[in-house]
Order: sequence, then structure tokens, then C-alpha cells
Amino acid sequence: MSRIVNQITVVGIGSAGCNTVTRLYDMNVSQNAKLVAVHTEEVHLEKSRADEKVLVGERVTHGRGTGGVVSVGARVMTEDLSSVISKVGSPKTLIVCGGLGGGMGSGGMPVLLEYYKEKYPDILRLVVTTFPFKFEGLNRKENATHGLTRLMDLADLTVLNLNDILFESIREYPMMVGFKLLDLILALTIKGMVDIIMKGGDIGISYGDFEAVSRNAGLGMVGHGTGMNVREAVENAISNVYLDGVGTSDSYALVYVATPENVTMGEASIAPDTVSKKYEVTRMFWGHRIESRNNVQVMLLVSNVQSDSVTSVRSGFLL
Ligand SMILES: Nc1nc2c(ncn2[C@@H]2O[C@H](COP(=O)(O)OP(=O)(O)O)[C@@H](O)[C@H]2O)c(=O)[nH]1
Ligand SMILES: [Mg+2]
Repeated sequence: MSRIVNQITVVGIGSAGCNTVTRLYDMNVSQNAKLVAVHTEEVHLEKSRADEKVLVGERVTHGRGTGGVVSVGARVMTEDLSSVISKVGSPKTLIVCGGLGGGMGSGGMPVLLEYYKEKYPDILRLVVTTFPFKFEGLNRKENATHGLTRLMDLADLTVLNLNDILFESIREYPMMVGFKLLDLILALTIKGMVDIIMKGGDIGISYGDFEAVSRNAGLGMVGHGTGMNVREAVENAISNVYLDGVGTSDSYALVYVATPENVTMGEASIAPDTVSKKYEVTRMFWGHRIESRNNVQVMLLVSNVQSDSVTSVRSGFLL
């Protein structure tokens, strides 16, 4: 691997995290980032695809799961931290993903981030995660609340998707399809971040811009959309945001647009315009990349948002 490839490491922790990493691997993201899968469940890890795989907690869980216990997830991650770190290395950007609610994601992600925050404070620490569905029960919600609170203290940016917001549009889908869709949302977000960092835009965006949006940037929300033109793609991206976030005076927005060659300046400018009006964000970065494709793809990211749902779960109220 070249020095550039080593600049980003993506670590998937637990079942949801490993599924997301597998999805990224299948999208060829390992050309631009190192993909690491970490889990207690041996069978699940074997099925995953990643550049590196680390089975943790063998002495405690014997290759099985954590039983949904956060303290077990935190313990096995702490005990086996050195094997995880030896695969993760010291990249310029660390992206950690997993689902909140079980033991590994909620317990393990914070342990890894805490190590990097203390040892390498300059590394940009990003988290891409989900908050469980209400129907999964109170215990999962408590695990998730605990995990989220820790993550928000340890990461530069915590990109959060509330599964319940997605639920309304997928309630008629088979269960497996619903979870696959969640993996896809997480994977698209991470792939978008990697593309911005590694490829930039033909117009407009640099690592420094991405860092401005995401360094010390609290809670983040993302949306992905495609369409036959920029307006349609950006409107779809806005309706695919799964957090009730609103912009604050500290918010930044980043809009990344991939279009075919023939898009005009006027049309491309619709994307940043629409997003800054929608979220009332004054600090905006915009990147445009030309690709050989026949539709338009938009990713939007807004940082330092305020979310009533997150405020209420963190202060102990039921969602
Ligand atoms: N994206 C995604 N989320 C999942 C999947 N399975 C479960 N989840 C969600 O992630 C949460 C954590 O589950 P899981 O990843 O199995 O926990 P862990 O293995 O202990 O970290 C669950 O409460 C679900 O909301 C999956 O396959 N993909
Ligand atoms: Mg699991």
C-alpha cells in the first residue's frame, strides 16, 4: 500500500460495522483507504470482507457475541486493543463505523476512539453510526444512548442516522432488506468522505475544507440523493437525511456533486444554494466532480447540528 492509501483507515466494529466494511470492500474503497473489520463473532468475521480482520475477546466470549452487553464490548476491546491498533496504524483520518444498540458497537467504538484521542490528537476522528429502531426495545436504546454520549465526547464528528426516521419509508420491506439499506447508507457516507479526501473535486474542495467541516464538529447529518438533474438529486438528498438536525451558528455544510460532463455552472450552483437555504448554514463548501455517468449524485453533510431527539435521549427522555 502506498503512503497515500495509508492516510485513511476505516474500522467497522461489531455486526453492523463489519457489514458496512464488507459493503465498502465490494465498492473497491480499499483502493483509497485501509478497511479493518473488528468483531467478537468469529462466524460473522469470517464472512466479512476487509483488508484486515481482528477477532477480539476470544478468552471472554469464545468467538461468540457480547450478548448485547456494552461493558463486555468495552472490556474485550480494551483487552485486545493492541491487536486492533496494530492493524489500524496511525492514519491521517480515522473513520469508525458500527451500529449503536448492541455490545460491540456501543462499547467497543468509544474505547478505540479514546485511545486515538489521547495518543494521536491530530488524527481526524470521524464516526458514522445508527441509533436503533424503537421496536428493538429499551435495553438497546440504553446501550445506544450510553455509546452515543461517549462517542460525541471522543470524536471530532459523529454522523448519526436515526433508524426510526428511516422506518417509515421501509416498514413494508423485508427485515433483511431494511438492514441492507442501513449498511448502504453508512457505506455511501464513508465512501463519500473517502472520495472527498482522496480525490477532491474537479472544482472546489480540498482536504483542508473537509477538515474545516469535520474537526471538532459535534453531531453531523448526511443525505445522499440521485436524480436526472442537480435539482432533483439535491432534493432527494435532503429528503434522505435521517436526523432531525438543524443548523446552528457553528454549522458548516459540504455538498459534493458528481455529474456528467455537460452540466452548466448555473445548474451545478443549485446544489449549494438549496442546501444553504434549507439548513440556514452560512459556511458552505462545495465540490463538483465530473464522472462518466448518466445521472447526478449528491452527498450533503452538515456538521455541528442540533437535534431535539439527541438532546432528549442524552438527557434521559424516551425517544
Ligand atoms: N447497518 C446495520 N445495522 C444493523 C445490522 N444488524 C443490526 N443493526 C443495527 O445495529 C445495532 C447494533 O447491532 P449489532 O451490530 O449486531 O451489535 P454489535 O454486533 O454488538 O455491535 C442494532 O441494534 C440494529 O439497530 C446490520 O446488518 N446492518
Ligand atoms: Mg451483533
